[in-house]
Amino acid sequence: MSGKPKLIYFNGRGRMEPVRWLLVAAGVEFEEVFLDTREQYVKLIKDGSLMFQQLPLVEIDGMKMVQTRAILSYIAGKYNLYGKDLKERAFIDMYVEGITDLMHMIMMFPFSPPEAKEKNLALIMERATHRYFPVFEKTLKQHGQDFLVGNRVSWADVQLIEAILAVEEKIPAVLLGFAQLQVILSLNIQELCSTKTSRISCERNCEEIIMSPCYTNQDCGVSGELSSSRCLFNMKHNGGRIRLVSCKTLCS
Ligand SMILES: N[C@@H](CCC(=O)N[C@@H](CS)C(=O)NCC(=O)O)C(=O)O
Repeated sequence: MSGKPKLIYFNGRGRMEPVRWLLVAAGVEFEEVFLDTREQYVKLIKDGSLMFQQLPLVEIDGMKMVQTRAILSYIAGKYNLYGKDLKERAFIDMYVEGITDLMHMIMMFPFSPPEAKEKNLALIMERATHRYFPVFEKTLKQHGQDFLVGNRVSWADVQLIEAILAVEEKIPAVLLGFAQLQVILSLNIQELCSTKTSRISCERNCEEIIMSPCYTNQDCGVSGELSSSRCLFNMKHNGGRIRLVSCKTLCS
C-alpha cells in the first residue's frame, strides 16, 4: 500500500466527491476503485478494511482511512490547505461544516420521493441563499481577499466551489444576488487550473471545462456524465485524451 492514494467507493459523487476535489486541488494523482456489487462491499467488511462497515475508504500513506471528515482533514493538513494556525483552522472547520450541511441536503435530494422533490428543492434554494451563501459573501466582502481564510486557497474554498457548482446544477440562477461569490468562483477555478502553481494544468478554458458535466472520449466513443472534479482530474492525467464538450452539444 504505497504511492498514489486509492479511493474506493461506488461510481458516484456522494461522500467521495469532496475527497476527489481536495486531491485535485492539492495536485495529487490518485487511483479509483468503483464498487459495482454488494459482494465487493461485503468482501471489504470481511477483510477488516472498513472500520465502521461504511464507505468511503481511502488507502493513503499506509492507512486504510474511513470517515469522510477524517480523510479530508488529513489531506488538507498534509497538503497545506488547512490554515497556518489553530485560529485559521477553526474558521476553515466552521466553513467546511456549514458547507457540508448544505451538501448533505443536495446529496440526499435524489432519494426524495417524487411528491417531496419540489419542496426539497425549494428548501435547498432557501438554505443556500438565506443561510449559507450570505455568510461567505459577507466574509469575502469584509476582508476584500480572494479566499475565505488567510488570503490563500484552503480546504474551505475548495469545498465552497464544489457546493456552489452543485447548487448551480440544480438552480442555475442561484448566484445572481452574490457578486463576491461569482468572482471567487471564477478566481478559484483559475487557481485550481493555474499552470503557474502547477496544481492543475488544463488545455482549454477552465471555466468551460469545469462547468461542463458531460464528456466524450473520442478514443472509444463513450459519453456520459462526469463530475467537475473528475473533469479536472481527467484533463490532467489523461493528457487530453478525454475531450470535453459543452453539455448542450452532447446532452440536448
Ligand atoms: N460518517 C460516515 C458515514 C458514511 C456512510 O454513511 N457511508 C455510506 C455510503 S455513502 C455507507 O457505507 N452506508 C452503509 C452503512 O451505513 O451500512 C462518513 O462520513 O464517512
